[in-house]
Order: sequence, then structure tokens, then C-alpha cells
Amino acid sequence: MKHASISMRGAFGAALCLALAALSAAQTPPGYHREYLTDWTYFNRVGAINNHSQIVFSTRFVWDDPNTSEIMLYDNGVIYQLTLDTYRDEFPDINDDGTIVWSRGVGPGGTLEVAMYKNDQITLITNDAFQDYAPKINNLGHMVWNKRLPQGCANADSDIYFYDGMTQQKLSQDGFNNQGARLNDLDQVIWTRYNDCDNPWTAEIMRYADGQVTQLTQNLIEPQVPDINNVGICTWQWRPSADRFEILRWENGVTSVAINSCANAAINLRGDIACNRWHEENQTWQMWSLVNGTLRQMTFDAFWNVDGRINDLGEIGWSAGTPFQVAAAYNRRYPLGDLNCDGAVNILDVNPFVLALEDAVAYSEAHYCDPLLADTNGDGNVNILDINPFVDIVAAGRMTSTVQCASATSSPHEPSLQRPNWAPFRPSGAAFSPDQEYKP
Ligand SMILES: [Ca+2]
Ligand SMILES: [Ca+2]
Ligand SMILES: [Ca+2]
Ligand SMILES: [Ca+2]
Repeated sequence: MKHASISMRGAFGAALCLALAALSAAQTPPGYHREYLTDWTYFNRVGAINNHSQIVFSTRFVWDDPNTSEIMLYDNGVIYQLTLDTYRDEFPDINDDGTIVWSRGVGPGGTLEVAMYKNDQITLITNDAFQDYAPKINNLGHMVWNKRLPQGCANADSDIYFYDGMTQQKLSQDGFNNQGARLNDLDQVIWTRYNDCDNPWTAEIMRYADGQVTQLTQNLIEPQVPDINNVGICTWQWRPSADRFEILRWENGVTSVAINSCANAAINLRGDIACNRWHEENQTWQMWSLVNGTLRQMTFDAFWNVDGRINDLGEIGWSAGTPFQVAAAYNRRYPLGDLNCDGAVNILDVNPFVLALEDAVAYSEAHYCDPLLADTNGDGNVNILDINPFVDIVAAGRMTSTVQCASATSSPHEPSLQRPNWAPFRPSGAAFSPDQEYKP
């Protein structure tokens, strides 16, 4: 994949970078660098971003034909295509070891199975005639997903399964449409239990921990899309009025409002939240984030920006485009210690670092960057305790080659997804049936 790049050396380069940073300032919050991992030719959906900034997404080469879908891995500037066949491959997730799971249509009659990519091998975790949707994997290698059964109200019964690497266990109760399971590294699981026997449908948020399933909601309108972080804090959305979603936050039995007017939330270890807000004025979805307690708009464009995923660095991967042509997008954080946000940590960062320690306001006026990048010991504060780790980083000459100043303009560029061996095809008989991860 090629990015245009401009040498950072010399005063001219520095001045140009400042100008470009100013140009892009309105597009990307300070301390972040926007990258589009693909162009808008195909239908890309981001599944997850891990704490090594690896992003998995699925690409449908024909937007309304799921059997043209493949799994992609973005890793440090390179996109790897993991599948290449006429089976459906969608809903990927990745853990911090780089193990990838997704739904793969290789079961009887093309039904979906939970597939795992590890050590360059694909292993199937399930093998039956039922649809196994949207697996998630934690850092223990344990997984959850939902298995749809052709029975029950609306023929939509679906069960949540948990797999600990040895055995599969059904967590959900029979007779409901259970979907959208996520798990954390404590093997705590959260999901939505829809009741399609009700009209209109109702739902509850369910949580599994320590062998027990509990219900976290009561009488909320359309609660769904839950997430859970590694200290057990949960989020989900509900619909307080017909035209508005709201993000709730649950911690140790206490539920509070996290973000007004947002949907589709994901939460990281620090409690940062990424979500999508509907903008009535231009009929778009935009990415928003709550990072270090500050709610910020992350995108400002004509796209539908959806599917936001956030890692523990506060980086966000999402899908951006029209409903039919969608790119995989990424807000990368500049590296720790890069106090002038030029993509490298070096001697040029010393003066901005000192300013960030002395006066965060003055720093933010002088640099379109993030003073928290000075928190080099990672304790959440910027102070003298960060000096030694900062000096170590600069001394190590740690250069981050992947973030180039010039691409901060990051307009739609040439397709980065190369498919040289792909023979275009159109599988027969595959009618489009959208798989709702949540209900509209
Ligand atoms: Ca495929
Ligand atoms: Ca199956
Ligand atoms: Ca720098
Ligand atoms: Ca610190």
C-alpha cells in the first residue's frame, strides 16, 4: 500500500507540515492522525482494533452479495487478505495476540461457522447446519458468538455460546433471540436478549459473570449493542425517544447516562467510549468519542461513519462511506512522546514536552497535538515523573515510520487494497439478506 509522503527533513518540510496540520485540523481531533485503509470501491466493515493497532475488517466485493466477502487485516501500514474464496467471510474480531475469529460460510449448505486464524492456519470452532454469527475473542483465546435456530417467534431464536478453548457452553436461556455478545478478559459476557414474541419487539441487556446470568435492564425502550471492558464496565444504548439514542454505562450495579444522543458504543479499558451520533442537519452519522472525560466529535464529513471500535490507546477504527460504498477508516494516535505530532519522537519534541509539563493550555495553543502524549509513564498525569521515560524514548531514537506528516491530509487516495490474483465473479443464487447485528 502506498501513501504519498513528504520528507520531514529541513525547515521547508517542517513548515509545510504545520500548514498541512492546520488544514487537517478541522478534520481530525488534536493528537490523532486520520487514515483510510481502503478506498470506497467496495463495502468494507471494520470489526475490531486491538491494542497493537491491528485492525480487522471484512470486504464485500459486491456490496449486496455476502459470498463475495473476505477478511482483511491491517497491520502497521500493510493490509493482508486472509481469505480468498467464494465462501462468506464476515464479522471479524482480533485479540492482542493477533488471533482472529470471524463467521465463515463453510458449514452445511453454506451456513456460518466460527473460524479462527492463528499461526497462519484456519481452524473451525463450530461445524453444524446453524448460522454462527459474530464471534468475539478475548486475550485468553476464549470466544463468544450467537447461534441462530430456525424456530421461535419470527423464527429468530438465537443462543449465546461461550468457548473456553476446550468446551462450548450455552449461556442463554431458550426461547429468545440473543445477539451481539461481547466478552472481556475476565470471561464476563454481555449481550442483548430480544423478545420477538412482543410486538413491537422488546429487549434486555444480559450479563454473564462467574457462572451466573443476570439481567441489567428493566423496561427500557430498545436497549441493545452492549459492550464490556476489561474491568467489567458495560455500556449499551437505548432509545429514550423516537428520534434519539442514548448511551448508558453500568458499573457494579449502578447505571448512569454516559453520552446523550449517541448510538453503537464501544468502551475500552480506561472507560473511553466511541459511538455514532446522528446529525440531522446533513443526514449523516459522525464518530464521537469520550476520551479522558472529554466528549469530542471525531469526524466531520458527508459520510455515514459507523461501526466505531476503540482500543486502550483511544484509537478508533470505523466504517465510513455511503450505505453501499464504504471504506475502513482509522484514527491513529500519534506515538507517546511525540509532542509536536509530526509522527516521530526526537529532539524536536523536547521543547513542546517541556511546555506540556509547564502549561497544558499554552501547549494546546502552540501545538495542534495532545498534551497527554507527554504522559510517558502512563499514570494519567503529565508531570515531572514523565521526564525520565520521555528522555529514554528520545534517546532510543524511536522513529515511527508509519505515520507521515504529509498523509495528514489523507484525502481519498489510490486504492490500497491490491487484489492481483482475484478473478471477478458473481456467485449465483445468493440473495441479499442483511444480517442485523442490532435492530434498526
Ligand atoms: Ca470468502
Ligand atoms: Ca454453524
Ligand atoms: Ca515529534
Ligand atoms: Ca505521567
